[in-house]
Amino acid sequence: MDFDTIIRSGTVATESQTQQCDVAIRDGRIAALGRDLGDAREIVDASGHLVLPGGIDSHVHLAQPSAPGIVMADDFASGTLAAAFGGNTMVLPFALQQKGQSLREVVKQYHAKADGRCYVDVSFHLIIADATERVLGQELPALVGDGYTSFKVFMTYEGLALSDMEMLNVMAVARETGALVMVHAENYDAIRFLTDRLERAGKTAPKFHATSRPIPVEREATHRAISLAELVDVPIMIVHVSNRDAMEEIRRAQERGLKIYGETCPQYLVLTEKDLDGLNMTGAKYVCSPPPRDTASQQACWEGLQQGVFSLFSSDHCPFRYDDPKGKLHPKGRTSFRWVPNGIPGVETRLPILYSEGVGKGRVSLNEFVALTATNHARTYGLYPRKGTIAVGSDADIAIWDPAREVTITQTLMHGGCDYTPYEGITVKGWPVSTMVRGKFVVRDGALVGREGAGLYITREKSPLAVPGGRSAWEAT
Ligand code: DUC
Ligand code: ZN
Ligand code: ZN
Repeated sequence: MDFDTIIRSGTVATESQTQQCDVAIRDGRIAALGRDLGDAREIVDASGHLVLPGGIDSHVHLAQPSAPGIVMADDFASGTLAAAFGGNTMVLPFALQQKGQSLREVVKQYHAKADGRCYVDVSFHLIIADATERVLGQELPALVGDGYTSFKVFMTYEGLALSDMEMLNVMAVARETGALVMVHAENYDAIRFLTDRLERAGKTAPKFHATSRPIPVEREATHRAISLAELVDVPIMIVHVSNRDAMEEIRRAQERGLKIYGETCPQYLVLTEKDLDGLNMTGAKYVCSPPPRDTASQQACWEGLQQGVFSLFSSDHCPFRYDDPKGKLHPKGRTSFRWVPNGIPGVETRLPILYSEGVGKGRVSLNEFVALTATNHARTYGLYPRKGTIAVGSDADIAIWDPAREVTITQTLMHGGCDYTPYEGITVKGWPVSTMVRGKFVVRDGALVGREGAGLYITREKSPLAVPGGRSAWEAT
């Protein structure tokens, strides 16, 4: 036998090409592309289907602690299962440092949660919440050397927000070590100020979550993060961008030659602030940060994707159950939006939403879809060309799509641990029917055939996008 598997007669698309061809797989890798490739133990008929690189969702949260009494709806098993059903072959969750914790200890803890539990491949970003001398001087450089080559910093949230000085210090370490910094850009003091005023006025319903974090809060922080990165001369990724002002800040920086990258998410394309204004507490289902905005902001996010300002389309999957005192209906959350757990599920619906709303409606090409959902994630986070493409030598991480299948998204179709989907009732055309990780099906024709633990932890290289572009402000003279 020449190969283990041949996927035959599908339409194969990468970031740069679409062609009718067969894909031959041996030992978990793509071994040949073309026609009449030879024999295989198994022939998979993909006629009438798209054969795409499996999605890489480089922004998901799994088994991450938040406030006391709150439990995230997905652990590594349920979250990666949902990912597989959504056409993904890899996800990048966060290993969250809490104040006082050793980063090395944090990484160990997350490996204990993930190892042997995953259905698709995983790799961790770090979240730096305590930028101590030991973290900056010893732990971070060592962890970057060990393949933890990206970390997120927050400009808001109690216990997470870094001061400008701390941001600068983390950025300087990223520059020295070649890591990529991801930034959550919202102004902490502005949010606290607005939240206090709203609460004093009795405006505590979930919809006021959006009022407490209006566009200037995000615009200012985006501008500041870019300015700090410019001083240090370090590339950064601004994550979950929700509106035109922040998008234009990134565009301007890019036009000035700075290596500033952007990411947006499904919630900013298909949800609006109005979704937070549901009966009773139902608006809590849409509480995420930054909040969904309005249709003009949706249009701006589409433009960001179309014009290359955003190179990544991720889910920011951060699920909390709705009808659950450990989730959105936590007793404290009922007293004010301030305490509603922040985040929404989306790892299973990210790809169908962009495919249907983007490719199906002529907003992005199929090749752009592949880049935005897989290839750019691999390149940005040190996984390319092993992951994120269909090429000889790459891992056989493949999603087979039925481009004609119409599905109305509803919770009963979902496979994760959450009890609702914020995309309930949205009809999409185009659906991933089979997902294969390193040559083995995890989902086949809509049925689970993979097993917990088959997904592996993948150690990453440094990002080629993290190479500094010029000179830092202190070296420039
Ligand atoms: N930021 C995220 O990236 N995810 C969930 C909550 C948040 O603020
Ligand atoms: Zn964030
Ligand atoms: Zn997130």
